[in-house]
Amino acid sequence: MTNNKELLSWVKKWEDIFKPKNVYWCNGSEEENQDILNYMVGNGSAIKLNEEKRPNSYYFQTDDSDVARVENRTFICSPLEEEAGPTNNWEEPQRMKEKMLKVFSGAMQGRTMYVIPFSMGPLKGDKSYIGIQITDSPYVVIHMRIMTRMGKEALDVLGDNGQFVPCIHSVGRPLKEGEKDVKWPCRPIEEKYICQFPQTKEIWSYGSGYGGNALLGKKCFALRIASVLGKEEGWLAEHMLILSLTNPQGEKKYIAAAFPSACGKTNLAMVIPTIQGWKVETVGDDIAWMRFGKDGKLWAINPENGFFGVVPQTSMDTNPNAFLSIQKNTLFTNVGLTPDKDVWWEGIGYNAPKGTLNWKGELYDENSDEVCAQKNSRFTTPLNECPVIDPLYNSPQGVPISAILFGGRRPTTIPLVYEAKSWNHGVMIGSVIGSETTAAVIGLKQGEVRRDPFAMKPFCGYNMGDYFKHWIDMGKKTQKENLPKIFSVNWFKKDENGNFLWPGYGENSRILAYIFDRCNNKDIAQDSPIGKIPKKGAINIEGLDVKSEDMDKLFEINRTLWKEEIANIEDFYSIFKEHLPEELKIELQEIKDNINKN
Ligand code: SAT
Ligand code: MN
Repeated sequence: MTNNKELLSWVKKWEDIFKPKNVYWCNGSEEENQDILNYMVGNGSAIKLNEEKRPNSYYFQTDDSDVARVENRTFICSPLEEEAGPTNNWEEPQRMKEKMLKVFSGAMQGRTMYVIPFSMGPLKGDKSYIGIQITDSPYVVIHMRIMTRMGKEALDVLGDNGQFVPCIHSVGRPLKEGEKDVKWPCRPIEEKYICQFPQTKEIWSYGSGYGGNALLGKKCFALRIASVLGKEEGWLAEHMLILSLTNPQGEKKYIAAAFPSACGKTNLAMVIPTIQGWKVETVGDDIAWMRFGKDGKLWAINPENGFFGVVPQTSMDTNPNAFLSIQKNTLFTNVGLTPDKDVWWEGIGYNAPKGTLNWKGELYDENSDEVCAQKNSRFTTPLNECPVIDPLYNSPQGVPISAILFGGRRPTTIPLVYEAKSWNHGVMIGSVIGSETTAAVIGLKQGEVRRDPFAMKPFCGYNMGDYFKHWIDMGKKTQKENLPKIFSVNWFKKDENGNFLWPGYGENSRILAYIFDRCNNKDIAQDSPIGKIPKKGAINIEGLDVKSEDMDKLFEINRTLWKEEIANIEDFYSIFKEHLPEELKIELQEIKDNINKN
């Protein structure tokens, strides 16, 4: 097992608090995995899917209250509220620990306490970190095995004296002697807690078994805690996909991209280019850890080992590479279940077989308003199931990043693509990304922009204003020519009639190709008041059914709308008070002056 004294005494301490029936150290082996899956099938909390149709795949249903991350129950527990900043929920660490220790006490009675050693990032990589998660959820164990490098090897890397990020998790449902377990043990929403302690780099999670609430290596560690580590140590932990792009001449470049949720991050990470001779491969679809190498370039790793993707609308049409990644060795949560024990969801590309059950286990009626697969239903599958996984996805050094993209859903104002004039200007672009609300979002005026800076609003472990400053400072760590170029992209611009101007999906490769060529400093960009936009004809639209006047609209910079945009950004910036870096004010003022010039 381990001789790491700190780890052993820490596990003992939590055993005394949780009072589990027994303690099990996970080794990550296939045999252990099968044992846990068999146990879950045996107690009715998992269903083995049809071996012919979905080899080695399993199906799970959660409780109604446990279907997504709970942002209002997520806390950054730093000594001062100001350290958590205006975009986070805050609680004083000691107060929170007292509160949680009450509910943690005896919380694992009648259950097994699993100890999960895991590595975020390739094993032994100098950019990787070891975490240890304690949990009473077997569901979490088998998911952590896919999403991280989990088990004995991670423990070996830790060694006798290594440091780890301690992650504590309980679903909060102790079992009395002889009591029958429920299918999905958890607490009601208002009793859930997802807590990060940035100063001591601890994670405490209670009452949820699902996704980012419970797989603590993901958002809690690899983003909230890692963002703090990055600030302290001079690197970046980002909510970004990483892809590689190869041109017809065989030259390859890596791109990282941040988008708020529901903007097609997984689709872009695995996109199939429509333009001849270009190739995209995937390094990751959710998180990037980036630091400058000795060569001065920015190197990125994907700290995860799997995909935890939204299922509905995944098909051979929308995202063939994601669809092919989930044919086998995959765990499905909250999708539909067919009578022959396969899975089904809205947008899979064919009708639900008669007798399909919805995510609640009820008979699915395609004429009713109720969905079959829950909107946030997920697949969990290893990275190496992806047919276009990049050969360097597991490289400890990572991959060199040539460009960083920021995007959102913006029906107006923001052009299809534009390039920052400088690093600081790029930081400004990242700091104000967001999506425009539609009538579907309750309580918000239609057309209002919800800002989600760097797509990190729910994931930054400290004051977002200081995080902006950290990005500014990162730009001073290397020579200008080594900095990645920064771009804004917007696939979602609409015309006066509300129709999308750009076809999106595979056609986005045309924009990637433009970005690729810009990274080689090809003379295809021109200045505009807001940054560099493509020269006329610089985007390859051969074979595409987009009118030239629509191309003009995609790049139109409407001064009235931009004045509104700037006023809106000024409002948004005001929440950061003295934490807003001077550099961003200067960048915004420059755009403002340009827009106000006639
Ligand atoms: O549940 S997760 O946080 O892992 C996924 C998401 O909400 O982005
Ligand atoms: Mn995400």
